[in-house]
Amino acid sequence: MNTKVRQWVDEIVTMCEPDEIVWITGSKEQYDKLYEEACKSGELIKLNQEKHPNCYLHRSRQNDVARTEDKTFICCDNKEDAGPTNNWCAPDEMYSKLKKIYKGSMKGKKMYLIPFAMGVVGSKFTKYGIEASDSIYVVLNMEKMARVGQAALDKINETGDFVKCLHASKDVDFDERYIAHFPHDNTIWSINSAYGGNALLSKKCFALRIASCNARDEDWLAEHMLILGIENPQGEVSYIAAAFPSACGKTNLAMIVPPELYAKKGYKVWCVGDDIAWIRIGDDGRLWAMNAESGFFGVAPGTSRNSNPNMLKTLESNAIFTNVVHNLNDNTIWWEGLPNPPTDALDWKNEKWSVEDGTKGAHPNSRFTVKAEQCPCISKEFDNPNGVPLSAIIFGGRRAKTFPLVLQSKDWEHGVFIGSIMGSETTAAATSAVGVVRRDPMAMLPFCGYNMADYFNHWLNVGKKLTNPPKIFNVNWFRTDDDGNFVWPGFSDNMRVLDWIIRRSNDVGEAELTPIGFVPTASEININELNGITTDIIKNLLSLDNSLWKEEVKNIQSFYNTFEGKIPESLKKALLELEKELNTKN
Ligand code: OXD
Ligand code: MN
Repeated sequence: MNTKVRQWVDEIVTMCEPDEIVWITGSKEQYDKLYEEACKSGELIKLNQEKHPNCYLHRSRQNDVARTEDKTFICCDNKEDAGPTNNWCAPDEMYSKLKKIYKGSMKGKKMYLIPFAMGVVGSKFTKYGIEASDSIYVVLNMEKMARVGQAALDKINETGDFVKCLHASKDVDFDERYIAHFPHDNTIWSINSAYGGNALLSKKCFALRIASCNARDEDWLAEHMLILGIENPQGEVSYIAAAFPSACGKTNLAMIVPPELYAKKGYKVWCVGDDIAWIRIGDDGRLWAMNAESGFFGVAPGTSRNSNPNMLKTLESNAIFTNVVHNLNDNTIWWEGLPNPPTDALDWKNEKWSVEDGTKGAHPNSRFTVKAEQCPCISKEFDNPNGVPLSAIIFGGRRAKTFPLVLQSKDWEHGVFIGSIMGSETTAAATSAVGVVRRDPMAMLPFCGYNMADYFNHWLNVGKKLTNPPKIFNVNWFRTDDDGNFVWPGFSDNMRVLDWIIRRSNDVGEAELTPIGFVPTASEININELNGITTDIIKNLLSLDNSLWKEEVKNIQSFYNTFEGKIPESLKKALLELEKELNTKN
């Protein structure tokens, strides 16, 4: 074994004092045994194997159901390098605080050592990690989310280069929960949570927070983006990467089913990824994106035949469900959004539950974990070690009134500006302050491992190296009418907007230049066979309200001010220009 691996394992074993160490090899026999053990201990419940082959249900602790941003830290030397959007702690201080909490935390337990690859093993873009964890649930989820096993370990042993991920569920004690990142030594320490985003360290911790720092230093982009390919009737596929804040339908868009109108003509959509894109500058001056993960860890409620039929098919077998409703009628699962609520059921808290109770049976952040290869529309490029070339990048958010259905940035720099001002209005489910804009630049606010002003600058620098950059767009599926109803039907029909985006990426399709960028002329959005949507409604969805935009500019200005003068000049200039143009319009 590589000395760096041996040293690290020795260190964490001495600190955590597990009874036993188990290396995860990736073999079926080993996983079978682990499933058996987890069912015996009650950590997993084996579901109806005829209806859901190889599927299991897990319930988390009630205090451990979501990512905990206030317990998530970036531990770099200077506070300024973490920036105003991250919690910061000096590395030495965090290490010494956490060492006390880890001390002896695995006594009486096993430490599983999970070697994994982010990307295809052997690709020059792939990075490797080892996660040490005391949780079988983590092992079994990691098997789906990353490329785990001996092949990854062999690569790690060749170079000694890996991200050191230490996870202990310990007592799942909320007060002593920490998700700490040490970018200078590629290390992640997570303790007292077993929730996916806090415990599957390959995902947000490695593939976004640590990788964004690596990407800054190595000239690439680690982004919170889905990747999809749109195949036209001639068989040509154009690839798009898209960033949306949580709860804006990223997974649904990644697997969109084109409406009849498009399907009949021969359009197809292929999913490459639903959450994390690692994007490199190609020798051809284009951007190339790959999905760093190998599975989906998606939100269950709302996943339905209407919103995402491909995901329902993906979930028919080999899936782990967390915090959904247990249907006791036939030992299956259910969540809000599916038909036929069960009559005899336990909710996510393991309590008797009926839809008539008026409470939610599945936790709003209940999840499924499943391998991407099971998705009926998975792209044949999913395993391509070079990734796929991007024609377009889309940003978006949930905005009731300000942003139009779609716009195209004037150029790369202006596109970075559009990404930097992204935001989403909070929904009633999330907070009592409905409609408050939470700025979430590039959907990376909780995931950027360094100062976001430097991150914007990095985006600008990457653009300078591209001779054939993807075009940058912004979409907003969430405009509402005066009664608060969504105007745009969304889901499948978002294909009509993607259609304009692809055409614009090929320099066709008409648009009008507005203060905020190019907006399509109404006739450019195909509304054939779309019930209830008229050209006037499209005009309205594409319109800009000058006074709301003036308010928006003020709001963006105060967000920029939090970076204490570090925002790149060209973004400040873009904001000033926007303000000037809004003023001349009125
Ligand atoms: C996720 C998230 O879990 O963005 O993917 O919160
Ligand atoms: Mn995400």
